[in-house]
Amino acid sequence: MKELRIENNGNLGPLDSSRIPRYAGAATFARLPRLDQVEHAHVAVVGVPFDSGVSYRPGARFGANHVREASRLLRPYNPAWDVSPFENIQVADAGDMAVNPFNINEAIETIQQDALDLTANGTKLVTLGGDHTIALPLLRAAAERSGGPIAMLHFDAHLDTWDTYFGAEYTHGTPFRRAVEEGILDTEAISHVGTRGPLYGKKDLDDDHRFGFGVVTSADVYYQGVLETVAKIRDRIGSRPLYISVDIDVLDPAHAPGTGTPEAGGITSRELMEIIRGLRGMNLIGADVVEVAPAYDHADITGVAGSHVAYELVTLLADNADGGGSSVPRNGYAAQALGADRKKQPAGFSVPGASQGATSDEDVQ
Ligand SMILES: [Mn+2]
Repeated sequence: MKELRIENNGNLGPLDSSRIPRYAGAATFARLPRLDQVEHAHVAVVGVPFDSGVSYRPGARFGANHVREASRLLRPYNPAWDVSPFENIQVADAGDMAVNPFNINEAIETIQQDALDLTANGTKLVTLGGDHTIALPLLRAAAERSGGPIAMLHFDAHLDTWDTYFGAEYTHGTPFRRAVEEGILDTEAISHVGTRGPLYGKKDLDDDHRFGFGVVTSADVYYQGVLETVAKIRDRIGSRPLYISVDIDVLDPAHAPGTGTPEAGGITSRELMEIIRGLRGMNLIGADVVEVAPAYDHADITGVAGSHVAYELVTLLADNADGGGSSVPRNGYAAQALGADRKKQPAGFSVPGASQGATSDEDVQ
């Protein structure tokens, strides 16, 4: 069957859904071309079907394809940014990495090498997991490409800075402790967002703090709102090279039931997407969306959330590539998220003392 695709600015876009129904054909992310169908991709969406590092419910090995299936309804224009990401840049689906499910160390090596291979010519990766173990090799590759330690935003219900499980160092609960130990994170600029749920003890938080992580809890997002959350993130990270790792369990189980270690009291998909939109202009170098486990999903709720979060991350990369990142926000939604419209917020919307945020164009890098 002939592939009828949208083409703009020399970029091969999604299948034309006005001529090929959205539900037809094999799924790629957002119905984009495969990597082998384009000359060079500015951004590649790649899957890592691996979940041998999970501590509770397995199944994230099926996450990438579930997100792809749920991404069929993504359309080419993102009005929240006034950006058409697939016109701005070439985005392609790189398929899945072939990782060993029986040997975690080998799997980590494969992911690191594949990520380095895929980024050899300047391609940036948005990776679909897979469990959170895969963030470690992805961070190693991103730091190597960046030439030094990188900033990281980690959206997750959990800290993922535990030491070992059953003596195992490489699991989905330990990647960021390993990353700090390896010196690949810029510990002046790393933060968790959306953290909640019971811990083993207060030592978990003490250790995490010692590693340098800032913590914006799920409750903080609720009490401060998106604007203050964004202001704090921008303040801490600035223009440093930034990697974003999204564990879909950062969302409340109402918004993402299909995941392995659900915790009540999470943020909404709206809040997560608005926070990402608030990062406009920040120096994103790579991202992942992990821990989507379709066996526990209902009506594709989690797959849809994952696909939209990945789309927002691709949009941020596309906006930066277009030079949009260095410009003043072009659109009402984004301007609000950056705090430019804060004065117009009704009284009581922002918490008192919210003064360190980006309140003028000069503050927006
Ligand atoms: Mn996690």
